[in-house]
Amino acid sequence: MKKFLSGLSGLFVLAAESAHAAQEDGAISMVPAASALAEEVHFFHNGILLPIITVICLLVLALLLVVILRFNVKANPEPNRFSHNTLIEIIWTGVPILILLVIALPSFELLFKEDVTPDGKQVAARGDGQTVDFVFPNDFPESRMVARPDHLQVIVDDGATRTTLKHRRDFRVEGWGETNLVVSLNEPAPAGASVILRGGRSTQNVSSCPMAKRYIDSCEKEVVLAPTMTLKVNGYQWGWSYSYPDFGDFEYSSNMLPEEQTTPELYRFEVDNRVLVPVGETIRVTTTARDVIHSWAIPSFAIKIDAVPGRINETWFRAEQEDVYYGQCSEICGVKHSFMPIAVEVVSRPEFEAWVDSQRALAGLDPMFETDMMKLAQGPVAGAAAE
Ligand SMILES: [Cu+2]
Repeated sequence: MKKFLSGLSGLFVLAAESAHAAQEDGAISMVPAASALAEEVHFFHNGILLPIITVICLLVLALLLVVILRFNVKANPEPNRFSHNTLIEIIWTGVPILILLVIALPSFELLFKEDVTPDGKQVAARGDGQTVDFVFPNDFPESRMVARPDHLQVIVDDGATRTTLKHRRDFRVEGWGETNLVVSLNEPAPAGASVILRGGRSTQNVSSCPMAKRYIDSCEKEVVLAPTMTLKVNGYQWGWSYSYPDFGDFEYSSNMLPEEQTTPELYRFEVDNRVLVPVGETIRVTTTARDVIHSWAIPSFAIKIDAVPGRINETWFRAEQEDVYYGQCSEICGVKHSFMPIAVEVVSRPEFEAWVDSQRALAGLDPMFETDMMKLAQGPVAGAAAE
């Protein structure tokens, strides 16, 4: 009961929970979000949908009680005979329309964000203590051009501190929506400091912004950069195969670990070969399937995308913390549908590169990165290794 109550209160907690990936036994709230987009999705559920549905349920319950108590035969032997009331009909048509709009608009926005893979890019220049004008090549397709302050971030990094400048207070911009944006700093960038211009239409709230504020769109935004890699996911009865086209297209299969090889908590979540991705980078995911329709779903990233034979679907995610995140096939696909889990291990860039080289070695390819053997020696690289 205590667990149930704590779970119930968890449902209404609007603050971002600390991200941890393990599935908590007995919990009824969502698996903690591990990406900014997943946080927004969770807030939409916990902060908008749940309160609305709770109020509606209580209202209906109250109306039922009023009817039962006040309008039974004993309390009200002589019933009214009217059959229409225009005002009441307008209210009970209009209010649900408003409620549906409140639900629909933000959910369309979330669907759009999940659907459109970010294409942001950044350029960097070095300050010399005098220059104030820096150019951002705004060479996106017309519908994706940087066209307002929200789409552009100007960061000055002097090696010790990284400062995000404020539009108008610290810099002005000329040429919104044109091929070259000229960013003029109010003060020249210090000699030796990097001036980083980051632009793109896909933005997300910075992680320091409180959840409730995020929703009313008054948060500072950060531009989400274009994917640094593509992960190709191929579903089959009953497992997944993954390939990495940007790193030599090595491919491996990922199957559920049998009960005796894992813990009770991770049984049906843990796999022999995990997916590895670098932390803090945009990952493009494409899905397809070999036999029947499957669905690649990771709740911590708010991803659920069908894997359909003969067709390629695309989505993306950006994991904000190193950890292991679990999911399962979410499109019923046959007798062993519930035995095809997904495990994504988010690691640092160096760890990821070392793992890529180890996978390339298994595929008979030369290493791609200069792997620092000292760093490698400090700990296990990754739980995953191809057969
Ligand atoms: Cu499946």
